[in-house]
Amino acid sequence: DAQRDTRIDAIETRIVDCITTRRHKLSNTEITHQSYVIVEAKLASGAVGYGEASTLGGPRWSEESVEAIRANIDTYIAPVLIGQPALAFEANAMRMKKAVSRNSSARAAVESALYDAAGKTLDLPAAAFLGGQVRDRTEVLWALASGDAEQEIEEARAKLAAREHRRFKIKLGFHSPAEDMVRLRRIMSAMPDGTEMVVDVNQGWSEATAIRYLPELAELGVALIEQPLHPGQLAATARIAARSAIPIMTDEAAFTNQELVQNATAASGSVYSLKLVKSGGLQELKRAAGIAGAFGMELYGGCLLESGIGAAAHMAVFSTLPTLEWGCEHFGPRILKTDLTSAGLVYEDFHILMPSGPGLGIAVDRDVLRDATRKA
Ligand code: MUC
Ligand code: MG
Repeated sequence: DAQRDTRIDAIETRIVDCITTRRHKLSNTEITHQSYVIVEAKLASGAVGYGEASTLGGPRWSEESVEAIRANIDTYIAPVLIGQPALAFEANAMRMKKAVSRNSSARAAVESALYDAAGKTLDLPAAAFLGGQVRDRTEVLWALASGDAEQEIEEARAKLAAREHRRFKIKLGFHSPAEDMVRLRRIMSAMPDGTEMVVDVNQGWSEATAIRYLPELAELGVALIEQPLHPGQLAATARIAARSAIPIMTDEAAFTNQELVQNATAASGSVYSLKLVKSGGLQELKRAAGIAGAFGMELYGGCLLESGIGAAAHMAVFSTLPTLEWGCEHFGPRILKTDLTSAGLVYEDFHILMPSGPGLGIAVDRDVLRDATRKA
């Protein structure tokens, strides 16, 4: 019947710019606002589903910019999906892959909107299409990334006191390694015993630098080292992983599942950061988790500072994974001055609760969305 008709009538896109609560610095870029492409999928049922493509500093963290993502969805992806049933998830993913190569963030945003819209049409959570929930919450880490140790200590203490976050990620690589070590030591000495710290170098180091600083990172009790070297330096990363007392996490080095297999066979890391921007869709993200797990890698729920829309799409998948050893880092909605959602994503006692309503289980704030939309 018409009310359950999941045929895709329209796929619409917009670019939004959201101001962050503070400057966020990575080894190779820094941001004061986050830019997203927001996708709305409109079905014959009348349901509207949302998806989000997140970027970080233009085409810098990855090769996709919001301008390119929007143009490629409008010009190449939307036309191959109009008229198709949203429920044909696999076939639609195949259509998108045939229409564009890579463009993983663009494909993931569209797929997310289709899961949301199909779920709303059938009154089912998106997770139901991915095997169903096996967890109702996951721990959520906070990233300290102003580069100023005293500010970062104050921020971490506030998160701890409010019982919002008790695990932290520290961005390295924009100062010299020696300066970063002083900063890291200062921050860690100010944290309660046992505070878990992840460091993300975002490709900022050479093998020699990593070798030199691994013992100090181990002595400080760092829990995880994320993407220390350039993604192309697989053998060098594997040599670091072999001599490191701390696990190495693969982030930018593995977007596709083929790249993940190459990393896993090279033994360049023992933890994998799962992100929609890399995998290119919800189903493919779930496959990535299976592949990493089969290679014996542990799983970490990565982010690219998504708003509540993108965070909810990740939760739809994360909630269905048999294992998620490292929890997640979807603090994005909290680093925006105003999130794009008004309900659905609940943070409670160091955790995110997995949304369970229809589709992505969130309510998009239409006023905020309109105000944040970039004028042509
Ligand atoms: C990254 O490389 O992990 C995610 C959290 C954060 O602070 O930066 C991003 C990207
Ligand atoms: Mg990273």
